[in-house]
Amino acid sequence: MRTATLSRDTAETRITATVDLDGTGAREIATGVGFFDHMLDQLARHSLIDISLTAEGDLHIDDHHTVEDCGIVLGQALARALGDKRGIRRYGDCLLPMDDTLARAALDLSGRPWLAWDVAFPTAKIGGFDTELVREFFQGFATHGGITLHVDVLRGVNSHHIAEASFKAVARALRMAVEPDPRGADAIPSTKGRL
Ligand SMILES: [Mn+2]
Repeated sequence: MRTATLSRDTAETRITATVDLDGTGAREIATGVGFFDHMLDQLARHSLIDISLTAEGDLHIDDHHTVEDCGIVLGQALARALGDKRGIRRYGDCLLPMDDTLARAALDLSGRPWLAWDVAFPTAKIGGFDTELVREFFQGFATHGGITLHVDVLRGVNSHHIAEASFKAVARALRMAVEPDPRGADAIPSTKGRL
């Protein structure tokens, strides 16, 4: 079973997350940050990874710690659920249009964390949500998931679409990368013999 449950308690946030890589995109997400819940819904729905996540963060300060720490916990859960990565495709990519916005994600479940991020938001806020936190989420996710992740938004004028297209593009790329590769002969997809 490619599942994992992780909890993380700090003075800033208390988070529990469960992922099932072989799910259907089912999700039960409650972070206390409405827009962020909407983004994590997209992540689950379009990766077909079931995600159950609850977060109690210091939202009286702002959303920063909650968003960043959810990225950390989801990255850790993904890495644990992947195990030794035997038989997976490893690489995934997606070019995702959403109305005015065109987002591109390419990723490698390499074990080597990297975030290349070229996403410009025309506004600092989406409702009450700070757009700069989208990057914070993916930084935590890539670092703790051991993911080499490149996200570029090639065009876009609406901040809500830019954020959402980024999440959907990453989700679709993730779906591809975690999938079993039927020609991969249940091997670890690296000449090094490990990932
Ligand atoms: Mn939306």
